[in-house]
Amino acid sequence: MKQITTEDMRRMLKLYFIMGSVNCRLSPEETLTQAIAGGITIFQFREKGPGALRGNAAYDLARQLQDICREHGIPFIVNDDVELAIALDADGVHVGQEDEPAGSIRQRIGAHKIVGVSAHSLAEAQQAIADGADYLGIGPVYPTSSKDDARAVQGTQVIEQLRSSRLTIPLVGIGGITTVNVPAVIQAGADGVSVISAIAAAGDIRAAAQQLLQATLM
Ligand code: TZP
Ligand code: MG
Repeated sequence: MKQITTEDMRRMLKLYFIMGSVNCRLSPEETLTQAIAGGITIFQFREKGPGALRGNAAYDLARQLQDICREHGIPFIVNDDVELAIALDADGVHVGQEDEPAGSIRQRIGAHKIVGVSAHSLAEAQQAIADGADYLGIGPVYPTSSKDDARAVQGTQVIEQLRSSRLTIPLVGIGGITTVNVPAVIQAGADGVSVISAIAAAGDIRAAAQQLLQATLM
């Protein structure tokens, strides 16, 4: 596999779906299948929080979701767990500021894999870029109930600040994103949006993904 280009990364980030078993109303497999049918462009396995699967059960679910992604050509990213990503030969890893530094993750997973980093300020963004991140997740843009330890809501301000500081790295907004606020996030300078509940908890998952994707184009 060749190293991912910046423009490919931007395209991939358009509609970034994140979930684990605790986020899903239907089975995770069904949820992911419908989300892919609706047009998600990248997927992150994030098995976290109260009631999350562990050990072999988490591994088995990850493997099944990865198979679904592979079948449809959707990149499969693992949240936090570098060992799991390496064991599965996942397409990449996403880490937060409290996790293993991006530089060390890059060394362990190799130049051709995707490294994503959550950043909350210009300084964190610059550090992540220096460490070799391929993309940044910026948020929480709006209030979220999907992450217990989420930082303060920042609106679109940090995204705007990164772009006005001439940072061209691909980035997604995250946190409380719905079809209604997608355009504001894109207009602020994000390449795409990242969601958990707007897809995983939707009554019609496929339609929800379609509408979110549509909203990124407005
Ligand atoms: N990081 C910042 S906010 C968030 C994460 C993982 C949760 C996003 O979930 P939702 O349901 O799209 O608000
Ligand atoms: Mg993390």
